[in-house]
Amino acid sequence: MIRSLLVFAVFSLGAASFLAACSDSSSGSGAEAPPPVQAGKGGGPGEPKRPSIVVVYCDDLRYDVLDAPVEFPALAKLAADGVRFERSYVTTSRCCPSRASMLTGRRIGETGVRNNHPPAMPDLETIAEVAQKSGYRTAWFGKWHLPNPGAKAPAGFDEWAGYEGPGDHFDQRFTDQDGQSFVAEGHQADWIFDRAETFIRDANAAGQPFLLFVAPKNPHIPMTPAPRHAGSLDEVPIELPKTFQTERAALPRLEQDLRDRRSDRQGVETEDGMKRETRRYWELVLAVDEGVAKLDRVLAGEGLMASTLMLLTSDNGQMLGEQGMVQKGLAYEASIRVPLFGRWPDRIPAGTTTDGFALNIDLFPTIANVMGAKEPMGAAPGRDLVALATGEAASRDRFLYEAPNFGGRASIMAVVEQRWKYIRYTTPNDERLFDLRADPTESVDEAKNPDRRAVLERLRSEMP
Ligand SMILES: [Ca+2]
Repeated sequence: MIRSLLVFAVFSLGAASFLAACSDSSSGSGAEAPPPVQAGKGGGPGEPKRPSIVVVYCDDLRYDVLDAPVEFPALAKLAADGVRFERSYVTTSRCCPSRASMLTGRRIGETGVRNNHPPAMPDLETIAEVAQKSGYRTAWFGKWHLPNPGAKAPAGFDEWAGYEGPGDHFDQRFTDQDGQSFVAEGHQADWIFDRAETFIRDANAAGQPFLLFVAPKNPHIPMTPAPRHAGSLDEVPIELPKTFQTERAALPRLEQDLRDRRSDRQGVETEDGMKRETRRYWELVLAVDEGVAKLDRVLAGEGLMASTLMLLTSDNGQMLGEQGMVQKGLAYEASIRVPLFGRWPDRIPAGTTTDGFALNIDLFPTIANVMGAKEPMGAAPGRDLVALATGEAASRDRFLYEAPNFGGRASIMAVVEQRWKYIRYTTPNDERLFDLRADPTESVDEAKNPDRRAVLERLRSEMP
């Protein structure tokens, strides 16, 4: 029912002609409502009747985390035990705008959160508010990075511990849902995963299903891992991206300016500096891997493994030398593509993979459907990722990436298809066309290739 409404909404958004253009021909007929959520047995304490949801929401974690020069066994297990979305992206790739879109299921034009300094939360219901109305116990622990002056807990959370702004990796001062302020000594990710463990045990003891966001700052800059991890990858060989040496003149003007500004390079000036930064980045992910292993132990110990949908994703990616830059917000794969793994043994077979597009705005309807939310989802444009994973729904043919306020001075938009990516820059105007299938590192601009004229014209026409 909800899914039908969503599909209808996608087609009924007259103002968003791009969405209609994006809808593949099979999405209308192929959008059968997924089977109802399986209710658990029993119902006493320790036996919740409804599935719970845990979202490990990392900060700046790249899509290729499982191809890193170090193994992350808990992350690999999570992906192997459920579904690995091979083509998962964010519709906008800076912290605040992407988080606003994830929480509300709306694109940047609807959230109004266009940069990392928005004046207020969007006037839209978040998935946490939907969850509360659906009888779920809700929590968020970690980096919030949306407007919450004075670190005041946002609406929709029974338990919350976060802070105002981007925060620090060590001895972070948190504020809880009651306004109590405290310092979590040590590496923030450790405290966050510990706090999540307590929440899961408490909710299970109360027999209440829950929606839990675990939001470590890792591996966001500064590249300062926990002491037990710092330097542990010093001997690991690092291969820089093929495009690290891309000529400055080959880049769009906007990106040439970024390359020139030392403040945008995060101190990376040399190959050795880039390799050092890359090692620290992956060291920051080691704490996430340990945290996920801890959550696995807790869920298993509490008897919640099979009935819990556990997702791991990120608010955006992070370029580690691609095009000679250390950036997000740009439209390159390393910036806009994110990991997305989902494990739900009751519904999703282990070893599932899909290359269908999965977007940050899809978490809202996905979680709402898992909860069996009664609230209508209105015009939320996302799609149910469980249905995508199980083959009950088709993928989009394309999606729109938007950074309308990049650095407060430019607009970067991209139409992304399975094979092609067309990027349009304004201020100054420019464009790029990449063949992601033949050129996954985005090394060759096809926009000036006369053989690609038809593709270029078609994708230009898809741009709103
Ligand atoms: Ca981020």
